[in-house]
Amino acid sequence: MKKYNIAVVGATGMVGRTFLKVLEEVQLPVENYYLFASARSAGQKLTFMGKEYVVEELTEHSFDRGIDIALFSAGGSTSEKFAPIAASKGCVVVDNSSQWRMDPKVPLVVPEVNPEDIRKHNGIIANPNCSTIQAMVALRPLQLKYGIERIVYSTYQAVSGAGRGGYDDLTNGIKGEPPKKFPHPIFGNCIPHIDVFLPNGYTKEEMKMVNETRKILGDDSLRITATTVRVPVYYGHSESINVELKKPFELSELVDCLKAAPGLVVQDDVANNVYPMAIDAAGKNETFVGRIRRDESVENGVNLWVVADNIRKGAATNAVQIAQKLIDMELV
Ligand code: 25A
Ligand code: L14
Repeated sequence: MKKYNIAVVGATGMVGRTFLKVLEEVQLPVENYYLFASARSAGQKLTFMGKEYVVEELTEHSFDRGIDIALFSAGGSTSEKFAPIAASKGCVVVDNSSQWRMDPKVPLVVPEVNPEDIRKHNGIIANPNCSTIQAMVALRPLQLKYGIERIVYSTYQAVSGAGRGGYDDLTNGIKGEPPKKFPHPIFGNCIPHIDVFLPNGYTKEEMKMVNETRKILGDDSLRITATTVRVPVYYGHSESINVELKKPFELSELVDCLKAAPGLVVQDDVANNVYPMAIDAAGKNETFVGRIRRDESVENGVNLWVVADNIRKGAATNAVQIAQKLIDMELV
């Protein structure tokens, strides 16, 4: 059986460390792993697969040694510069930043949703935004069965989405210290502001959800609006999703359709207070859906509450699943 060389770029970061955990759990057929970060982490040792690895500084020559797949999570500017270099050396990059997602030559992939798009890659495959990924897992089965007319997203996003700095702002905020990463205290608060504001009054995070949803579901005319909010939760993004379907539905059939969907777990038993929650989704690879109920204010409307670990399914797990598909589909 063929064995692959895999690199992790940004290995010391919040997502990078989770890449390593997920890779330990899934055990891909690997010859060698290479761990890269910026100069400030070079020389740092990370224990991985029961072995000690030394983190190397990422340079233009890092991919000169037959690396087959590189999982990137080191921010947009690092991806902009280094992903094309890696691709030019025959490496397939699975990139977690927003840098390449809307590039028409770059597939934007959630493996349960549009795995076939992987085939169209030109050396770079983009991992969608965390909030988009979990929404796609829940919405694709409804799109296939009923068609989707319009989506209203409202998110409740964990501080870990903003990396180490966001995590520290919550921990230090509990102790009464002022924030460093966020523009306002996050402890005891909800901040309706994720990523930067755009001229249309939306945040970039909100427009990522709109544009990435259209690209992944393959429907440029889909009507979508979003409000994204930071909440004082460490791990796990929660989303209220209001959907207008094209066709009428029986609620029990719609629930069955979600129960049959890959990567999705229905947690919906309100009589026993069962619904998805961030504290339960944290550390899991699946996406969870509950509070499934008819929107009685429109025709063919349904409300969903969708939760997933933003660092796992929202980032590391999804990227490792793409790497797994690349190997299974013999595309690398
Ligand atoms: O805005 P940008 O540029 O797009 O960046 C977004 C940031 O969000 C994270 C990720 O931060 C990214 O840098 N991120 C990306 N996608 C995400 C997602 N889907 C996401 N977060 C959540 N969900 P991160 O801190 O998690 O990881 C950054 C990693 O990238 C390495 N890196 C940075 N520049 C690099 C580079 N690698 C190669 N070449 C470069 N030019 C970075 O390594 C890290 O692995 P590092 O050597 O720079 O340092 C990591 C160490 O430093 C500590 N640390 C991190 N942030 C801070 C910090 N210490 C103090 N203050 C900080 N603000 C960490 O503890 C770690 O040990
Ligand atoms: O585009 O801060 O993947 O919660 C993911 C984390 C954007 C910001 C992305 C956050 C980032 C988001």
